[in-house]
Amino acid sequence: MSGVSAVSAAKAALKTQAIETPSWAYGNSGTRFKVFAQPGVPRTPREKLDDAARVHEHTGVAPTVALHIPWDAVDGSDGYAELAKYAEERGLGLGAINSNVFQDDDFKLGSVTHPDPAVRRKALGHLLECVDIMDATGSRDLKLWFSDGTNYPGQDDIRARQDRLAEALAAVYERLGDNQRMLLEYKFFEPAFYATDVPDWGTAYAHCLKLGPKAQVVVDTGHHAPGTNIEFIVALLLREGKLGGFDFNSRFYADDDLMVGAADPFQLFRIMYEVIRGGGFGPDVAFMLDQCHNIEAKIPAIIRSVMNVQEATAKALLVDGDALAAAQRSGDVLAANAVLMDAYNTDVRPMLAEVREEIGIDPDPMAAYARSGWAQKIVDERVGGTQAGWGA
Ligand code: LRH
Ligand code: MN
Ligand code: MN
Repeated sequence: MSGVSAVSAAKAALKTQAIETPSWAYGNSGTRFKVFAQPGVPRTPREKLDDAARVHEHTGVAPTVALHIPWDAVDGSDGYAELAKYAEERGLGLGAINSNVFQDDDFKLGSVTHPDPAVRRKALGHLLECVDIMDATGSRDLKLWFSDGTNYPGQDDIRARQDRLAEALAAVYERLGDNQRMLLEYKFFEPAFYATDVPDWGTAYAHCLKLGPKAQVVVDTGHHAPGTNIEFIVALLLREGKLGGFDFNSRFYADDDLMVGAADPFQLFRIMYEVIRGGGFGPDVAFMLDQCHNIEAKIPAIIRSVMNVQEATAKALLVDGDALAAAQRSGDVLAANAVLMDAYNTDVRPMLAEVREEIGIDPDPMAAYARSGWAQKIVDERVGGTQAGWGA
């Protein structure tokens, strides 16, 4: 493709991009040492949606918000349908429903893999309730992450825990509607320090493969050991039709949940290149953020994160596929690498500014948000009540 048509094709693709923001990123969060509360932080799921609407207004590509249950619990059986309506009135939709079987005292030794069947039943009950919520919100995806695991060798039977996990997943799978999916997330450690029950993509993939097409793997970019080649995992899962989505964030050390593209924008570019190369750039792969903004202002941090994903995507879209294939065919290692690096080293910010102007929004989302007065308005108006945060 020539330069001009490559740019216009990239711009057209960028206009179709959808990046889901997580409700919990709008609330307070911290480390286990301290939560630094910020003024103006939402007190309710509705206020989180009000903030998410600002992110969508200024970026144009963040139309859905993921919920985390019970952090975003609402009252009454109609509560979730009303929340979905509230979102719709603000130009938003509700996205993935994230289950939470990691904050109840009963789950100290595990949730769906716990040795006690009564605890397992309780955990499964929550997961099934999440599917009920999906019915009410119209959400497609149930995101499952299990903190289950053991801290000491011999603490529990590794193999039996896999059997229990498989049993619970099968029950959830059975309950899914025709247009619903379950996304199984893995993480190599934390809070379990010896053996996590879903520690890696291979375990998640094996369970999803057995379950069927509505079970897919979700890749949280912060959930790998240092040095892991995440784009390889992405390429492989896409090839197998098993990549359901991403939880995007950055890591320097472990599950840091920093802004995506902050620690390693080159890695994000390589991931987005494999997504595009593997035909995953579209609605079948959910592009979600899973971040915590502990010391920085939350809404601008989310806007910045969305922009970082856009920039990596734009660069990946600019890779000259024909030139790359030719260099690869002829075994020209340096030329092939140069094709990729040329795209990565392109300053795509002017192109993205044009994309924004063409869809009728300000070319500079950060400046537009700063000018909007929203940051001061929420500080002035959100007085009293309890701020939302982890567990709120
Ligand atoms: C686990 C995780 C998972 C949870 C979220 C809050 O580390 O990535 O996605 O739901 O954090
Ligand atoms: Mn995650
Ligand atoms: Mn995580």
